[in-house]
Amino acid sequence: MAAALIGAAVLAAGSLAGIGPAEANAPGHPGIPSPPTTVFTEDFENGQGAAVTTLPDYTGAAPLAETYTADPAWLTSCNGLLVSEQAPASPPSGVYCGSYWAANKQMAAALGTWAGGDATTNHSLTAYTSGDPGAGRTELQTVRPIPLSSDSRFLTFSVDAAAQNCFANHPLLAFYLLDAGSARAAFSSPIDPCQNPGTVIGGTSVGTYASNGSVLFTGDSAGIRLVNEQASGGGNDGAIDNVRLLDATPQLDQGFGPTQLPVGAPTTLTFTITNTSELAAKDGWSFTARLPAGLRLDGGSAATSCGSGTATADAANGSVTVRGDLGAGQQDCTATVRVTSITGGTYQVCGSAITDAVGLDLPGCASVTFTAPVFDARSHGVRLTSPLLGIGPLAASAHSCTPLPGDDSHSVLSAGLGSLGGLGVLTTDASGTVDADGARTAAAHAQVSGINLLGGLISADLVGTSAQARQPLTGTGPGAITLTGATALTNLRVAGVAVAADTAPNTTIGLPLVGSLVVNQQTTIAGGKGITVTALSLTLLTGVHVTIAQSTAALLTTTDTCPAS
Ligand SMILES: [Ca+2]
Ligand SMILES: [Ca+2]
Repeated sequence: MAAALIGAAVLAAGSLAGIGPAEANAPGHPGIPSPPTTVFTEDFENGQGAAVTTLPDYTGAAPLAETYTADPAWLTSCNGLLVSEQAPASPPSGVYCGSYWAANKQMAAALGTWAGGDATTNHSLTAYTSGDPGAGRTELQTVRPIPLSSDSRFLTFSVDAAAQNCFANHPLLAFYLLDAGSARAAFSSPIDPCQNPGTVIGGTSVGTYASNGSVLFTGDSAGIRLVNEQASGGGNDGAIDNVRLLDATPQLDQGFGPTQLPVGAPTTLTFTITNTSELAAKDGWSFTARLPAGLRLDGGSAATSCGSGTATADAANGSVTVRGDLGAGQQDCTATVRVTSITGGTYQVCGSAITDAVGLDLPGCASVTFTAPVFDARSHGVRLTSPLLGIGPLAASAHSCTPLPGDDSHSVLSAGLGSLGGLGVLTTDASGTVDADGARTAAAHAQVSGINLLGGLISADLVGTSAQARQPLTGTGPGAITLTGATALTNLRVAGVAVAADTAPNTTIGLPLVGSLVVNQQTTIAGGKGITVTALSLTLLTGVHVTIAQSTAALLTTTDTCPAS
């Protein structure tokens, strides 16, 4: 492709040169190119009337008041003239245009029509080459540096161009950026206005063309040089208007897919580098994205579709570095990396987390939510259900209804239970932990010493319980829950009879005329996601219910009721 043709609607012709901040794209539309931003325009209209002006005598609009120079070959032989249809019937004296003077005016008019302006009054820089100009000579070059507002931008050019006699040699327009004295090419092949014109008006091909390359520019000012690479004056009959210096910096976007998933499951973080709509090549952009703590990078997962691209993920410091090229005509390319979280939560990445961005506009924010199992760990030294006694839970610990790890523990030296009796030391703890591999454990322990109830009917040196719910993390999310419960009994005696330390779960001992006692009570809760273990569960005929050393551990989902029952 010799040059990218871009529609006039995309780049409306400005009537004045504009020098503004270089903010090309807005994030949020990955893969949809935005128009480049015009940094500078020359329309050759400042102070112009019917008279013909030579290029070196022209001064552009304020504030820059740009002036121009050219190689002598492009300032003679019917070249280097600012012409409109209103120009006099004959060319200025000393300018040899042969019988083609009217054709110069036709090209200016056609360019005016193409740009949506006035065909009669529009001026363009015409060059009908009544002699051979020689190859590689400068047809136009800025004299005053054009200030740039920011570093590390991709700059390119567009121009409205007209040509006649395309059956003969074509004008070949090559744009260079002048960077502190050196000329840097913004093309790989020059613009040929005879190829793929926007339209043909009365035999004149016209269109808006962009360079097919660009320059990654770091200086604070730039110059423009237009070289016509066509050596022959046989044909090579053209005119230009609306020379534009464009900020054509690609847009970086980022997004997660999926955006909601369980802990441990992978989501893909996609970086999309979207070209600007002139689709010039953009070589050598790069960036590093730093992920928030809590997100885990799959270090081997980084990949990119970008030309000459490299994508590397550093799992240890949570960063992704991508560099590459957009080829001429390429709309976008992507880099991807797989990410997960073990602790859960919502994580946001924003443009502020992009460091070392070169030749890219920063992305907006994107977020992903990892849903983690909810801890429900609780333990009680003693609980009484009795409106008459009015004694609540004693020595309770809880780490419940949160996906975050943590623990809680308590100790009470003694507890009086009124007419029921008394207890010695009560200790409880409850915790939720997340292992390095993401496995979760909800655990609870309760222990009570010195038990003496109902005047010695029930006594023990020590009873205790433990409950645990454990859930490994798989590559697709939380795995199956394993429940563990245990009761410890030291010297438990009921009505004078010793109770075995390894009493089977849910063993009921009748207490004639008093009630009943369940030893080592184990109950599955929350649909199999948890377990409650109670050392002694005493129900009296009076309606009083007492539990001693009760531990509960469960791992719930966010839609379960918490605490579980
Ligand atoms: Ca013009
Ligand atoms: Ca010619």
